Amino acid sequence: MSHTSTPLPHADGPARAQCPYCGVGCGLEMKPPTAAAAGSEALWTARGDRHHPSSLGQVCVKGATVGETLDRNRLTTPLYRQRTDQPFAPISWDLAFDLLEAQVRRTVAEQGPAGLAMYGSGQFQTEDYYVANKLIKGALGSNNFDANSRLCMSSAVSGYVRSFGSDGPPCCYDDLDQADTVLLIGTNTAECHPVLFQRLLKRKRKQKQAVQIVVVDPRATATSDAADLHLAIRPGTDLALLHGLGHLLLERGGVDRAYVQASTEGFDALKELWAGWTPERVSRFCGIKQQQLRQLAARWAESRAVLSLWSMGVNQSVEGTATVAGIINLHLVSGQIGRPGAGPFSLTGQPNAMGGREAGGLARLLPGYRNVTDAGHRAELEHHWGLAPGAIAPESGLTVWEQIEAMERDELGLWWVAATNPLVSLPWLDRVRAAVARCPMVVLNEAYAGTETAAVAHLVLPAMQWSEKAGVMTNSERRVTYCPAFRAAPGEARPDWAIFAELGRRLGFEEQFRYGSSAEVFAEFVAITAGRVCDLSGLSHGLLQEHGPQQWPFPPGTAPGEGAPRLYTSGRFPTASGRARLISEQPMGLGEPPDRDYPLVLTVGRYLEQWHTMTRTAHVERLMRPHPEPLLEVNPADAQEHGLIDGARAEVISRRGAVTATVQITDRIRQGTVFLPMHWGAAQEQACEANRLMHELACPISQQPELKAAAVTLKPIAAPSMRTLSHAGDHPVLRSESKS
Ligand SMILES: Nc1nc2c(c(=O)[nH]1)N[C@H]1C(S)=C(S)[C@@H](COP(=O)(O)OP(=O)(O)OC[C@H]3O[C@@H](n4cnc5c(=O)[nH]c(N)nc54)[C@H](O)[C@@H]3O)O[C@H]1N2
Ligand SMILES: Nc1nc2c(c(=O)[nH]1)N[C@H]1C(S)=C(S)[C@@H](COP(=O)(O)OP(=O)(O)OC[C@H]3O[C@@H](n4cnc5c(=O)[nH]c(N)nc54)[C@H](O)[C@@H]3O)O[C@H]1N2
Ligand code: SF4
Ligand SMILES: [Mo]
Repeated sequence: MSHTSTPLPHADGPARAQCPYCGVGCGLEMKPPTAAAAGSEALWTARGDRHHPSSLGQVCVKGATVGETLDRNRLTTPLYRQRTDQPFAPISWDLAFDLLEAQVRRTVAEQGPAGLAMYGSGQFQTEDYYVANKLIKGALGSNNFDANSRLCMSSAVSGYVRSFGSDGPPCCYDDLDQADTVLLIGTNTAECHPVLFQRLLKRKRKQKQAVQIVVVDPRATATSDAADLHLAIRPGTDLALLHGLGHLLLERGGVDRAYVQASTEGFDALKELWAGWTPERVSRFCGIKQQQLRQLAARWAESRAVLSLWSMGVNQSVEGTATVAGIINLHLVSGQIGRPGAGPFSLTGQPNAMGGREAGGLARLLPGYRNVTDAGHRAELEHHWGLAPGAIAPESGLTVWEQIEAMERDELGLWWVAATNPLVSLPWLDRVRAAVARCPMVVLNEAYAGTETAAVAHLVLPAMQWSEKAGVMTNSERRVTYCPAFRAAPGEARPDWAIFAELGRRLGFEEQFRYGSSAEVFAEFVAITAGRVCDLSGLSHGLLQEHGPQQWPFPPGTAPGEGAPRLYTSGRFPTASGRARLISEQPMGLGEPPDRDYPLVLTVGRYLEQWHTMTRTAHVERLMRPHPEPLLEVNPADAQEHGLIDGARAEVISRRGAVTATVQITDRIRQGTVFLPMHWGAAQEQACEANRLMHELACPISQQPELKAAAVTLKPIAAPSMRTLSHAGDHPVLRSESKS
């Protein structure tokens, strides 16, 4: 069986695909290497695809350099070891599948299907996601499939479902050209969704008054540098700010009574809640000036079209889902939704986190925005998959943190990780490491060698990545792009979906997993989305190849280019009553507030040039240059209080661990808050494992952990004296340190 569809003939021009980094999902044109000089690397080169409707030829520095990441440091064969203190040895695929199959059978016999768990990724293509879910939730009857979207978009998903009755971002990128106010809350769009931000800036530069930009972030960032108004609130106080804004909208007559009456429910309770959030109270709670809040309210009330964009500063919080509702409430009450330039718009992090949601890629979901706890939804999938009634378990599976806890109790016989690097990206890493060490078999599908998660695995399977396997991805504006296989994969690497399908066949589900290509997988998937909010049933690999990227909903008969740019334009919502729900919840504050012993809030985020755990971006010199090491951002007042010197090393200590980093004293971060980047895991030369410090407390509705805030304290690390330094050459401790 072939694992890829036929590579594009390069004679026809460059290969076109969606960029495999962020959720903007820009179109790239990839050109094959020209005859390389002897000894130099033959690299594919990327440039913006002017035909891609989401990006119109624009790219950022990561997209532009993706060609340099594809060949370096790749895994080429399956690797195995019985115990994690042994070295890996290469093995055949056949033996790898024998080992996997035996462990699945043993686990199911001893512990039942609940002893199996998989942890996947928004960097899967939709076909990978779909086959993984069919295998785990369908064939094996365990709902323990979760993905790194739990750390990322889960609060947005829960927020949309609670307010609108379904997941699905209602806006599109054209709204950036139509809005007259853009609220950027908890998002460093300039660094994390650069091409969207440039689109906004371009408009602003042309006509300064056409659009006002408001940023809510405890730090000054490249994003807030372009803002007309920056509200540097105390971390974790967004919901109070939003309620305070509602309070002022009521006062200023910023309510769209007709919309509220026709299209919402719950206004009376919300009015009462908002009444209590006076500007004085909000100003004290959030640590901002009343005047700033009033300015924002005036702007909102006077705007024809308000667009709110948000990402991790909102979602990664113990009240993430409530804050998402707080944003949506304001749009509903002021009628700022369902028309050009207006609406609440979550910026998706990963290139295909959207496709993951469509394909059922969280522990509570089934494909087509369905739910495992809904008997009707289970029956539809069991029928579609040719499985016996009752094959799918009726209860929600384990979220990734619950999977960690299950390993602590020796309840998992197999933990299968794919396309994510949890030994960098999960909170409380020391606890994660100890839990995973108890699991009898840890399997990892990975494209690159030597990741932090491979260090805790028994079996490592070499995965094909983007450019080597054909499949689709959906970006933040619901646009689906076909990504062809246009390069040969290294060694024996296989697509994730093909690995899952082969195991399915070996376990006796020949019929269910007899796929000849990813196009067949996609056809089977889209059929089950018919009639759902995320209706992709009119799409196929062929249509996407011929007509280019398309937005959903796209039922059969939709003309190419005619997928819906916006949802809910009629003011009707997929709830029982057809009305959207206004949700009234009081702010709770941070899961781990600062106190006397740990007086500062650590927040952890991203740099423009790095992608997550650096497996790809650390190999590109141009990307390493701007930030050769992670920096601890500290406000001058906090630096003085803790005796820190700019450029010297400091220890950051939380209840769970300590790390060291170089200090950058800057008034761009608010007093009481410090910042570290998330990127440098244990495998990096300048390792600074920020997530050793973070806690696991999560939003009770979305189960998304509060990866944006933990209480910490700081300690200077004394610089070695000149005398010590002059003897460093013979000093065993200093010598080993200087190597690391
Ligand atoms: N360059 C780059 N781009 C990326 C990625 C990458 O790794 N590198 N990853 C992609 C992914 S998966 C994601 S999810 C997105 C993330 O995109 P963003 O969410 O924009 O990125 P972060 O830096 O994680 O966090 C955004 C901001 O939240 C602020 N913040 C912290 N606490 C609070 C708070 O309590 N309230 C508010 N209002 N703000 C707060 C931080 O100071 C930070 O500036 O980026 C995507 N794009
Ligand atoms: N404190 C703190 N922690 C965070 C965050 C934060 O803001 N603060 N952000 C969170 C968020 S939003 C996210 S999305 C996560 C991201 O965290 P991770 O998902 O752990 O980060 P990545 O480095 O993107 O991991 C993806 C892995 O998949 C591999 N890979 C790439 N393509 C393929 C493929 O096709 N198949 C397979 N099998 N492997 C492939 C890559 O080499 C890489 O090792 O981190 C989360 N952790
Ligand atoms: S903005 Fe995002 S999708 Fe676009 S080129 Fe940059 S990383 Fe890729
Ligand atoms: Mo993310």
